Amino acid sequence: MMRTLVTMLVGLLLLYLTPGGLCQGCAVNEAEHPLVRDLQKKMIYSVDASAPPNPSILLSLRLAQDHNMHIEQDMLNKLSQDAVQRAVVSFSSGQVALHILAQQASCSDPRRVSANSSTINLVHLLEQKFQAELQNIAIHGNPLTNFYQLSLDVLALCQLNGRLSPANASALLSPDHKKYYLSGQFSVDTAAVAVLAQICLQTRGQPLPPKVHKKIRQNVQWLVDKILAKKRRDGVIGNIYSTGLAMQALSVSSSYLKPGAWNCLQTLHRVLDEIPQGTFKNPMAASQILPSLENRTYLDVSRLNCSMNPDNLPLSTARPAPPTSCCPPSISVTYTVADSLNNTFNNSISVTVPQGSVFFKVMEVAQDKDPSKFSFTYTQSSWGPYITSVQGLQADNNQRTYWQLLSNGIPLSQGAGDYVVSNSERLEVKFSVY
Ligand code: CBY
Repeated sequence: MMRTLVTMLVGLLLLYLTPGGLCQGCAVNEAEHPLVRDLQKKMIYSVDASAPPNPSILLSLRLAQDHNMHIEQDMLNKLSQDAVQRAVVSFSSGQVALHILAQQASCSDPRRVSANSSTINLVHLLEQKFQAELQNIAIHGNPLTNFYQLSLDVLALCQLNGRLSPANASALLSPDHKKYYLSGQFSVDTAAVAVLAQICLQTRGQPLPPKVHKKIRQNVQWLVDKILAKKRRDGVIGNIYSTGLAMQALSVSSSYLKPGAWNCLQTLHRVLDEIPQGTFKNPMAASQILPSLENRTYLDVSRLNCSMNPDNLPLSTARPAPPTSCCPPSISVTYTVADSLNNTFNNSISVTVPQGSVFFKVMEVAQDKDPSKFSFTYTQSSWGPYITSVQGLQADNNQRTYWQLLSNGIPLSQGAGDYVVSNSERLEVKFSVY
C-alpha cells in the first residue's frame, strides 16, 4: 500500500518536472519542435520574388527560436525597399503597422528605413494614415480599412511611442457590434489584435489616468470574454485561422481569465495536429500561427535580444519542388454568382476542373466559358487573390459590401486561391454585406 503510494507520488513528481509535463508552460516541447521548424522552412521557401515582400512573415520568423540570419537580412532589405517605394501611396495603415513591427523585430529603426538612397519615417507615416482612418470614420462611419487594421495601428504606435492618446485609443477600441462583427459573426482575429494593442497601452509609457486605465480594463475584459465564448470543445478559438492570434491575446491577458477558463496546451496540440495536414500552407496563415507555437506574442518584439542571434536554421539551396501529379481525373462542380443584395442577377453553370483544383480555378473556367455572366476581377492580397467584382458589380468598403465565398451554402474559411474544391460541390460567390 505504502509502496504504491510512494510510486504514485514519484510518478507525479516526474510528470511535473519532465519537459512536456505540467511545468512546461504553453510552448512546444523538443519532440514537437520539428513540426515548427517544418512550418518555418515552408514559409521561407514559399517566398515568391514576383510578389511584394510580406512583413508578417519576417515578424513571425524574428519571434521564432531558430533563425537563418541570411534569409532574415534579405527579407529585411526587400521590405525596406518596398516601404521606401510604395508605403506613402499604396500601403494601408495596417500594412504600415506590420512593416513597423517587422523592422522593430529585426532590430532596425522604423523611423529611419533606408533603401536606394531614400529614407522614410514609417512611424510618422503611420501617424498620418491613422489620422486618415479616423477622418473616414467621422465622415462615413467606417474606417478606410477595418478595426483589425486600426488595432494593428494602435499596437505599432504604442510599441514605438508614436503620437497616440491612450484615452482616444481606448474610446476607438470600445465594445461595439460594428467594430468587432463581420457578416454577423464575432471576429476573433480583430478582437485578439485589439487585446494586444490595449495590453500594450496598459504596460508601456507613462502610467495612465485612472479613468483611462478603467476604460481599457473594461474593453479588454469584454474582448477576452467574447474570445473565450468562441472557444470550441476541441480547443480551436473562432476558426483554425484565428486561433494563433487568439492564443497571443489570451496569453497576455491571464489576469482577465478565471482559473481553468482556457487550456492553452489543448489548443496548442490541436494546432500542432493541423500542421502535417497542410492547414497552414498559406504563408500568411503560417506567419499568424508561428508566434503562438513558440509561446511568443507581438508584444515581445521590443524585448528581442538584438546582440545575440543564433544562426541555427540551415536551409538547402534547392527549394523543394512542388508536387506534380500528372493528368488527375476531372471533377464537376456547380458554380453560382448572385447579387443577393439587389437581386439583379443569379447565374449558375456546371464547371469541369482537374481534381485538386482551387475555387479560383473554377471561377476562371466559368469566366472563359461565359464571360458575360461570370467575368470577375481580383486584387492580390497577402492571403492570395481577393475577389473585388463580379459582372462589373464592385465591393465597396464604405457600404460594407463584399463578395462572399460559399460551399453548399456555408461561408468558406479560406480564400479563393486556397480552397480545394470537391466533386459535385455547390460553389457560390455572393454579393453580401458585412
Ligand atoms: N488584414 C486585414 O485587413 C484583414 C482582417 C481580417 C479580420 C482577416 C480575415 C483576419 C486575419 N487574421 O488576417 C478580415 N478577414 C477582414 C477584415 C475581411 C473583410 C475585408 C474588407 C475590409 N473591411 O477591409 C471582409 C470583406 C469581411 C473579408 N475579410 C472577406 C473575406 C472573404 C474574402 C472573399 C473574397 N472576396 O475574396 C473570405 C474568403 C470569407 C468568405 N467566406 O467569403 C475571408 N475574408 C476569409 C476566409 C478570411 C480568413 C482567411 C483564412 C485563410 N486561410 O485564407 C481570415 C484570416 C481573414 C483574412 N479573412 Co477576411 C479570417 C479567419 O477566417 N480567421 C490587414 C492586412 C494589412 O494584412
